[in-house]
Amino acid sequence: MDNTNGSLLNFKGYNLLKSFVDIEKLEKMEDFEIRDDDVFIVTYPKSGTIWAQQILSSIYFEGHRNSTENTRTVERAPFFEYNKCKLDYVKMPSPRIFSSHLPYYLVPKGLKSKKAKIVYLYRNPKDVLISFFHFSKFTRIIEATYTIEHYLDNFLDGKVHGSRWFDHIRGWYEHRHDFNIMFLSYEEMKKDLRSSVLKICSFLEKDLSEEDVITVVRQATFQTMKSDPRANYEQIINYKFGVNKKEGTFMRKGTIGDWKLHLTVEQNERFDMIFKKNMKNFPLKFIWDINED
Ligand code: PPS
Repeated sequence: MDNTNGSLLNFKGYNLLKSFVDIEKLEKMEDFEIRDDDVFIVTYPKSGTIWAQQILSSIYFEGHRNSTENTRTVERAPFFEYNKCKLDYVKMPSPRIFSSHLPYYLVPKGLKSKKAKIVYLYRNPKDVLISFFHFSKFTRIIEATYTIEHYLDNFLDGKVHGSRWFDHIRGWYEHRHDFNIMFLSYEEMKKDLRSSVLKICSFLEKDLSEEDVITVVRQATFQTMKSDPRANYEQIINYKFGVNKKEGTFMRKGTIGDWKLHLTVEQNERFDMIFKKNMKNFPLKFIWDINED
C-alpha cells in the first residue's frame, strides 16, 4: 500500500506540515541566532506540547500566571518552524520561549553553545499514536485516516508529521551531551504535576514563591486547560486548522493508557515487537498504564 501522505513536506529526511511551512525560512533555520536565555520546548507531536507551553508560559510571565493578560499560550511559546502567528522572532523580547517538533539535527546550531535551555517532553508512543489518530480526524491540516490499522502502518513507518517517533527520541537522547537539555515524561507530569513543575523551575533556574508554584500547577491541570481559551487553539483552529468539530476538541482526553481502548491484541503485539527492536538499550523509562509506578 502506498501510504504517501500529501499533507507532508519532507525536509532533509524529516516530515513537516506542508501547509504550515515556508521553505526559505526552513533553509535558514539552522543559522537562526540563539540568545543565552532562550528556552526551547521540544516534543514529538501529540506528546503534550501545549501542556509544556502552558507551564513555561506561566512560569515566565506573571500576567499569564495570574490571568491578567489574554495572550494565547501558543503566542507566548510559538512554534519555531511554524510561525503561524506571524511573530517577529528576531525582535521578540527576552526571554523567548519557542516550541518545536524538530529533530536534533535541524535545530539552530546556536543551541549547541549549551547556554540556551531545552525541555524535551516525551510520551509513551502508543498514547501518542492514539492521540495522533484522533487529531487526524479532528483537523484537516493532516491527512484524515479512519482506521487505526492504517494509521499504525503510517506511524511505524514514519509516514506522519514528525517522521519516526523512534528516531526523534533516540536522536535527541543520543545527542543530549551536545545540548543543555532536560528530559521529562508526560506520564511523570500526569502522576505528579507539582514535582514536575518544580523540576522544570529548577532546570530553568526560576525561583518561584510557593504561591506562584501553586498557581502554575493550577493553570496546568487538564480541567483548567480544557476550559482556558488561551490554552486551546479555539480562536485560530477554526480558520487555520480546518477543524471537524464533530470529532471533539484539541484538549481531548489527557490520560495514560488510552491505547488499551483502541489497539487490538495483534496490533499491540506488532507495536511491542517494533518498539523492542528500535529501543534496545534505551535507558529512559516509559509508563504505559495509569497504575504503573
Ligand atoms: S500537538 O498538536 O502536537 O501540538 O499536540 P500536543 O500539544 O503535543 O499534544 C496534545 C495531547 O496532550 C494532551 N494534553 C494534556 N494531557 C494532560 N494534562 C494536560 N494538562 C494536557 N494538556 C494537553 C492533549 O489532551 C492531547 O492528548 P490526547 O491523548 O489526545 O488527549
